[in-house]
Amino acid sequence: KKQYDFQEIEARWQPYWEEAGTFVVDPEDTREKKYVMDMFPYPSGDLHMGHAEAFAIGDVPARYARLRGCNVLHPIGWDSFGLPAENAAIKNDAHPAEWTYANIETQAASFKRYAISADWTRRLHTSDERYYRWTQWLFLQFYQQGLAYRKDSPVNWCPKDQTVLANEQVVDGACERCKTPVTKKALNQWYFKITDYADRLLDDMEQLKGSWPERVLAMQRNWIGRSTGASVKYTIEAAADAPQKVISVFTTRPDTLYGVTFMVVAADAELARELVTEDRRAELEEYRAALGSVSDIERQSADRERTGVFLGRYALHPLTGEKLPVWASDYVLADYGTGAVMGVPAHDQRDLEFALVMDLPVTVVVQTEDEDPAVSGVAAAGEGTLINSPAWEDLGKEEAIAKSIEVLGQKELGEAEVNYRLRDWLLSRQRFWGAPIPIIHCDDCGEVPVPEDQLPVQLPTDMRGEQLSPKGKSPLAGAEDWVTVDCPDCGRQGTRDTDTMDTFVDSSWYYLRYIAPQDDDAVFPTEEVNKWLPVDQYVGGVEHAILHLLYSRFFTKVLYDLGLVNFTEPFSALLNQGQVLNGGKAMSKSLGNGVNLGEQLDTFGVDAVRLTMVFASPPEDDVDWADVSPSGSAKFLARAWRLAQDVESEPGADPSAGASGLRSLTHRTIADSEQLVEDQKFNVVIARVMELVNAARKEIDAGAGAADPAVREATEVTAQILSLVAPYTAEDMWALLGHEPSVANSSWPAVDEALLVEDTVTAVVQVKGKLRDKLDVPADISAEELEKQALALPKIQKYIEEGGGVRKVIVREPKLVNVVTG
Ligand code: ANZ
Ligand code: ZN
Repeated sequence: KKQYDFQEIEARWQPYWEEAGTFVVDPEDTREKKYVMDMFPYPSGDLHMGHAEAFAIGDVPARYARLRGCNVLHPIGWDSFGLPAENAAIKNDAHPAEWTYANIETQAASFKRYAISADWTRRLHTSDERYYRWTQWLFLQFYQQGLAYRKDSPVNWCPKDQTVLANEQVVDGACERCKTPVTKKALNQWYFKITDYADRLLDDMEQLKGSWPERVLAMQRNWIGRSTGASVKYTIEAAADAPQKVISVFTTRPDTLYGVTFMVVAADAELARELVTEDRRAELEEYRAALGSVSDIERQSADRERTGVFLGRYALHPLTGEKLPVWASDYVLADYGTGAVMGVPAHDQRDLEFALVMDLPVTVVVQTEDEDPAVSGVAAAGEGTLINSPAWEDLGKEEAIAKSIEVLGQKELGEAEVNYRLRDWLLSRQRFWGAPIPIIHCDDCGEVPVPEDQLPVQLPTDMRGEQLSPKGKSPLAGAEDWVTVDCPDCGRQGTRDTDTMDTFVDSSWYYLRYIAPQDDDAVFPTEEVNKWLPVDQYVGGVEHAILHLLYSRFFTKVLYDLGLVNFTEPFSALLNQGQVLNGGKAMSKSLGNGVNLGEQLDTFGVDAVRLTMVFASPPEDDVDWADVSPSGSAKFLARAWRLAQDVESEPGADPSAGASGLRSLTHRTIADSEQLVEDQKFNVVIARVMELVNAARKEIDAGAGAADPAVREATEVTAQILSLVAPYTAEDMWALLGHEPSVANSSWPAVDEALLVEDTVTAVVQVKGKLRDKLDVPADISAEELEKQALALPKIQKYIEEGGGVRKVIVREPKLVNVVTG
């Protein structure tokens, strides 16, 4: 007989699926749709272990839905614009497209080898003109809605990459990519007005509860950061060299108004410069200069020393008229609320720390159990009733907040207000390898959108190497022929916008483009899109928990408002797979603990690697490659495959004539696996199939042997369930069993409910060979369980005691236990 040979099996089936179009969607198919999608890869080199895990896991729900008789869409594409291609091009004196498309071909070949059940006819790349033309088109729709605009603003600037960074690309004050400390720079930038959608992005999360991981929802909620409170107006007294001015602050605790003892404005806000008296200007400027490289998180952190500059001005308390000194400090952020706060040191920790350093008074206005904050250094944040607050004395917090807003409203000194942490989405990048922003600047007409029939605004194909290196402005600015263009409105000479779009724009709508990626006449066909979407199951890493998902949700809502789609959330369910570690740590070059996927595939075979990824842990947990055994997986696959080789009954043989024990295990395996797949416990499914394979082998060795139709049934079911993770082995088993390919399109095996009823048998319990008691147990009871139950019988315990304890127990499950005493 032949040996299990994964190389031979892989070579046989991969071309078959490709030629037969096994996973291509039939447009005429009217069965229930299921859209299963993996986060698309970035083409950095060949596939790695992380891809191998993510795509093995993502393939399970896709293949399962297919077996359940759904019309499954499972597409694949590439997120192919972005910095690494550009950096490689600069280094190798090439055009970014060369690196990008070479890597895509490498990855595509690996994905095919890896046998993901993708519809390759829908493949897309975001750097294709055919794609980015519509990214540009979408930008223009946003622009026409007033949702894309330009403003001058201080931006995070990476001095090394020479590019603007979004807030989320700044980690601990450094560039996420190159770790260089980030500085601020004023630039005219394009933004998407995502803040207009803050409430809907928050409220629509109700639809996602239960089908998205709770922690992802929490991260999004946090990121949007809706907080309710009030705005309060303060008059700043005129000074010798400055006029009177009214400023507003945002507070979540207007009830603490009588506890305000000072004001603080963000040192880096223009307001600070406006307010400062001349004698203190130099000090302020010095303080501001030192601020440049400190991140927002650091500025607000609890263990940062509180520093600041007195601005020489006083604000008047809106209710008491008391004079409050106005300071500038870094703990107040320029771009949150109004960039100014009312200092309530008794009840706000940062205000308290500031007050203690600057020797400012601390006035307690909420009676709590806490110690005196001025002594303890800990703000009294507990619940309590309001004191020292004439207009709302003795009220509890919530009533006092309501009352304070009412009082402020009557005096026109304030009103209820909602604030968001969410900022507009900075989308322009001063880099080359992205979709050019389709705007023309004209001295006479201003910003002019590129007319639709002139899309795409193509990237120059003749720029390479050094020409792409960043110079503080977009490399496109250096392409004079490209930049110079006639104004579409007046015909005079204008210039193209030289920024390109953040690659998150590309990935905010690709799930829509998969419906018709080759359509050059429309961004997507609305009717078809409404049929396929929302995506039923989205699978990808938790690193995209905030931005990519938030941006995609925003896009979907805008497209909904434009009447282009009829749903408001793009992804009905989300699965975050874990990471692949090695020795408990993420794989990295510096640790030298990287594992090469190609080598693993060569050594153990695709199926063994896939099976290992899925079997190692529940999908959302990390897999430690140091703890798993791909060779064990390969052995198991060989064992399963040999069953198919050994089966001697004919296809279609009536299984009811077969061994009933094996049959009920087979059907329980199917029934449980159904539930386990739906609960995303894919690893347990594998464990169950392993049991089934062992039981079938036992039946061959005993019973009616390989001719038992129950063995065929168990083997067929094994092939079908295994096809979720080990497609090559399963397909080959299916063929050995005499079926037409593909097992992937066969069916999910039907459960015979009658076989799920647990059979019971009567076991006899002997002591020293003499019958002493009987016991009803399930027919498939394990030896351990039967022994435990037998030894626990009161009669048996008595005999054991009399006999001087247990010397040995012989178990012949499920029918006999013999206890040897003495
Ligand atoms: C007085 C007060 C008293 C405050 C109190 C809190 C507790 P969230 O919940 O994050 O929205 N704040 C307002 N603008 C700020 C800025 N630009 N930079 C730093 N802090 C700012 O926080 C709102 C609270 O943070 C506001 O309420 C304000 O301090 C401060 F017992 O006002 B509070
Ligand atoms: Zn013009």
